[in-house]
Amino acid sequence: MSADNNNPKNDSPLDLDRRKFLNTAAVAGVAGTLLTVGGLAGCKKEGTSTTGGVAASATAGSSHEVAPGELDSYYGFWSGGHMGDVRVLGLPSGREIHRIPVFNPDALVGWGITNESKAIMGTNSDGSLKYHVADTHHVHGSYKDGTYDGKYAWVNDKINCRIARMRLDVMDCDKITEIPNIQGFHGIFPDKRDPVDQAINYTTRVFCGSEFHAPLPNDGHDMDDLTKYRALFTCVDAETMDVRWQVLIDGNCDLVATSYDGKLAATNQYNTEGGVKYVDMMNAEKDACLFFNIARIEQAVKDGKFKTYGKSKVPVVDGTLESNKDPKTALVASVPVPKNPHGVNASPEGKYFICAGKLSPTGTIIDLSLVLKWFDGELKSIDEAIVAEVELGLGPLHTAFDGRGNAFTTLFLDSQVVKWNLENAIKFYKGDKNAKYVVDRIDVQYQPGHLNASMSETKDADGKWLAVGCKFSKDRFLPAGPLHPENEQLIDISGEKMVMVSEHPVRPEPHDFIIVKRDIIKPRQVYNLDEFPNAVKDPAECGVFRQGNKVTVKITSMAPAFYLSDFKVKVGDEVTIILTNLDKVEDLTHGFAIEKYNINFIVNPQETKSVTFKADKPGMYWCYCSHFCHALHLEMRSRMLVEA
Ligand code: RUQ
Ligand code: CUA
Ligand code: CA
Repeated sequence: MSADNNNPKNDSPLDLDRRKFLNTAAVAGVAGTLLTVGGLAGCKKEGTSTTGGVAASATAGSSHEVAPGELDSYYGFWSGGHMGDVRVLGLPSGREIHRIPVFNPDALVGWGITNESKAIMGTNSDGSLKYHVADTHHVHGSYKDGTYDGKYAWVNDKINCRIARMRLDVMDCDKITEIPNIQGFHGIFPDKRDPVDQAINYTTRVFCGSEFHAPLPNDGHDMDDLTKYRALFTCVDAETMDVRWQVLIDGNCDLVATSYDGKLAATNQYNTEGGVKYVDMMNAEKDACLFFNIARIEQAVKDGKFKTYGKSKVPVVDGTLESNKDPKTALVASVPVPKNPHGVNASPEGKYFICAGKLSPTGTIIDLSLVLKWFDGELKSIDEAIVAEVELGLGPLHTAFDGRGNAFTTLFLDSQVVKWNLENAIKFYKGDKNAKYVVDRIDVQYQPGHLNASMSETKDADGKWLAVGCKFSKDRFLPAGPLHPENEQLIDISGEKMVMVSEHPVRPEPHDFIIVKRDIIKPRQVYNLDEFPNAVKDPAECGVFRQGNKVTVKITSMAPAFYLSDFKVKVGDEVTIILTNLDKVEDLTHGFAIEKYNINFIVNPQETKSVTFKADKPGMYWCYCSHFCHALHLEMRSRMLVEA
């Protein structure tokens, strides 16, 4: 390594001090501090750059300021971590526009309260929610021709191994699938195209990596016999959201990447050792990046070469190293990567996957055409697919791209982002010690996890903005008690040097995110009545309909009144209220809250929702509009009598 050649020194003394402090503290805790997820982008104007690594004279190509009344030029889709939601931001302002509730209940929308949302979230036989907690990490959008098509986004729940799809036309979650046989579901990535059917060139599958290995089958018999612990790589159908197939592997999965030709998917592995304690997961100098040959796997499934496990009917093919030694028939290739790598990312020109070393200060560039050659039996060793392994800094985690040949990698321990040139890194690795691959470094505040650039993992990467999710904000914001916010920072990457432009505190913790050009997303602002099979299309259809002690109450809303303005049920009834909002005007959302009955939800224009509850408390209860809709919003009410 030629450290001099590849480490621009442009830090102020203050920044150096800060970094030294951070390095000492962070290194002391490195083994114990599991490097979790990264996050969101920010919006406060930062006058002069106090944030090291940037020459004051650096010129920003575009202003990050969005004046009142102006619209942002990008959408950001940010995972919400423990909150189980997805946040929608405008960028570069960093303003939060919307939250899409996904895995956890949401009190504004009534997500987890209404029957429709419960059906998507999953319930027990008594109608209660199956899960109340979630841990969203990674958000990715659907693709067509190698770029976002604005149709769907997906997000994972690490705790309960669920994958959710969001419709981007209405920004609602419409399907959730629980993946069988796995634990610690972490990485996801959609297909960028499907090569099997040339007529189809949009996302047809989403690939999912399970981080934790667990007994297979997991039936309560095994804790100590680690040979029973297995991890699986999973393929979910993008349209039906059914699980198509799984691959049994050695070691674990982590993050996931897909190629632009639809032939390969990959997952990085940090626990090839199969350890269950962190010390055991750090034994090997090299772990791996596994490559899956999609066409061969789908053929093996078609040919019936699979097993099933436990109650699951999902076909599981054998991707273990022992069974895949012959490249010409192998379903899986294992590329050795140093040490506990984190993150695998596909460069926008389609040639390379980048793995970051985490416990090794290196980035590894893997050439996809060489991986395909290995599968054709044309390489002596899979190691030949590695075209560079270069030093980047301490604790490299995730990589983004500018579409001009440069990569940006977060350095968790250094609290920096390093900008590096891929072709120069390859030259340097081949022996050209004059090839200067590190272009720039910038300090971030502090300990960055994820980062992403505008349109980064598409063929339209435009190299304008880079958002960095810093895990620790330390001294950056007013103290607000023991729980610190995380710090989302925004960097202008349009020039040679990176320029820090803004930062924003964020409630923990966003993990991953994507930044999409605004004209790709085409949201509707009014629903279509016909989308709801139970819609009450006319006030004339309203009323109380009884079948034994099951009662259906059909209600419509139109500002400033509910129709029915009152209704009666009997104590002990199981009541289902169906409410259609007949207002057609954009932004005319109503709420429906029932005193003492634990019910509140909103209905957007032309939307229908329903709730079911037991009328167990006799009395008169106001049902009121809980969403400010009209000058007569307070007057917008109905009454429910629960007759004794
Ligand atoms: S992981 S800090 Cu959940 Cu995305 Cu890398
Ligand atoms: Cu309707 Cu407020
Ligand atoms: Ca390891």
